[in-house]
Amino acid sequence: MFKNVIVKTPGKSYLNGLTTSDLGKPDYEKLLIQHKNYIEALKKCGVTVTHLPASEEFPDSTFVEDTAVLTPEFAVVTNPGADSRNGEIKEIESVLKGFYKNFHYINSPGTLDGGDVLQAEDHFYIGISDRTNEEGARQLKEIVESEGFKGTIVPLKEFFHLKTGITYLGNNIIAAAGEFLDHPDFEEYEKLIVSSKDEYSANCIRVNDFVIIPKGYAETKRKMSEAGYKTIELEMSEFQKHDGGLSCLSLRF
Ligand code: CIR
Repeated sequence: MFKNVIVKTPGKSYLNGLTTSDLGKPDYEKLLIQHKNYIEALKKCGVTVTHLPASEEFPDSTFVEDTAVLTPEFAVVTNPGADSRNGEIKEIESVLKGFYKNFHYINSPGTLDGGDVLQAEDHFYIGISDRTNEEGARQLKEIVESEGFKGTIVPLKEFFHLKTGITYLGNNIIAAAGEFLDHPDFEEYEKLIVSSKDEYSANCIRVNDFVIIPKGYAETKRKMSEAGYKTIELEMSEFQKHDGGLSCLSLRF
């Protein structure tokens, strides 16, 4: 069960943030509405929302997931791999001080984005991507192992972040797309297969009794319902334009 989430309103500078997509410029008004709906959906899932105000200084800082890795017992403050995002960790660390005593840190030359970390029960999967380097992944593996968890490092082939293509749904089930469909590291899991046309919906979030999925992916929605999940669909177009998905917009713990 998650009790808490941290979210952060996107600032106007979001429009100048990082992206690799060619989906066009985000519409700021729509973005704010989508963010508000995201918060409402989380509340419906029964969590307490800590809502941080926008920072114009950090255009991508609404994607709070990248700044920390959280469990009920400890917090890891990451070292985000994009220079323009690295300073985001200061605010998040001070907010987390209100919830945690036990802190770990990813230190340079190690870099790590929280989007590259998937927790499935007591097992952390740590992607190596353009943002998370081998040293950062190695440091996180050492940290989680020191806390009694398992750690597996997964070099990525195509996805932006590890969780761009995979979600842990609980009960040994993952939603997986692309390179994770036949990946040896995830062989032990039962899979909800996300087809290539629905690939964006592989980034969804299980929050207590619900799975929040992006709107417009009928096949994924149907598969989720058939598997017995209650879903909440959210329009994510303006976040997708900047490579963001549902997991990126919150820290859940
Ligand atoms: C970035 O490039 O950092 C942002 N535009 C998107 C971050 C998405 N975060 C995530 O998948 N955890």
